[in-house]
Amino acid sequence: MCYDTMHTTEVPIGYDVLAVNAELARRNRNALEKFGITAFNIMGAIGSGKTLLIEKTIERMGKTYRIGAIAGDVVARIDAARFEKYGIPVIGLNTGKECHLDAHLVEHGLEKLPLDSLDILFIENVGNLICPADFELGEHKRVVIVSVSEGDDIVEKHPTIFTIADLIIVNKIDIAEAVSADADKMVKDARIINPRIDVLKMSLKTGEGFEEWTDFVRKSIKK
Ligand SMILES: Nc1nc2c(ncn2[C@@H]2O[C@H](COP(=O)(O)OP(=O)(O)OP(=O)(O)O)[C@@H](O)[C@H]2O)c(=O)[nH]1
Ligand SMILES: [Mg+2]
Ligand SMILES: [Zn+2]
Ligand SMILES: [Zn+2]
Repeated sequence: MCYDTMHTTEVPIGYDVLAVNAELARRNRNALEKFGITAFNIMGAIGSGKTLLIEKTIERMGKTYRIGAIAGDVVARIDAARFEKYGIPVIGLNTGKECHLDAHLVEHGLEKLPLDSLDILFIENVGNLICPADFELGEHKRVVIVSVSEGDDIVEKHPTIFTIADLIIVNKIDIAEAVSADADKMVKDARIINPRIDVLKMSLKTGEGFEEWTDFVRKSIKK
């Protein structure tokens, strides 16, 4: 069954969008698990490094694991094209005016992916720190990546998304000084909001913190 009202703005009054989304997410997770796929929902602010994180991970782990990607682009196929150059299965989902992916869009993405030949699925969410927190997609791990260039108060200003994350990455520490940001403050804020959380400081430019990230990915893999 396809709840296509979620593609439009015509949602009937009283229709519980989040409850329907949660049910679809459960179905997506079941479909992924049937094929032994581990899915990561990569969320974060605009420009924080979501696409580059996935690209570097494909470069590092793509020979060991069969990786696929879903890219939530608002328009066009800009991030999807960045993943396609690695020759992996990629689905670009256009969200149009929506500022987040939902489980229904991802279900359509899963329909088009060769699930029987994947181990890992990276889902790049739309750059936004607010509503992606409400819409689970069927992922196994939720990763939030922010960067020092958003300002070192970005974590304390958006607490909700950090409460639902399994891993928080504070990226672009190579430019922290140039933008007068205190990366350690961001780590501390994240730990106050979510004391159980793993927090990594990272630079995708210098490679700092990247080994810890690949360890997290490996440890998360089903099977
Ligand atoms: N200096 C520095 N630049 C980085 C780092 N990580 C990413 N960038 C740069 O930041 C810019 C945005 O990176 P993307 O990976 O496209 O970010 P994104 O989160 O996918 O962006 P959207 O999908 O538009 O929200 C690019 O120019 C990257 O090269 C880093 O660790 N250090
Ligand atoms: Mg991107
Ligand atoms: Zn549909
Ligand atoms: Zn949204």
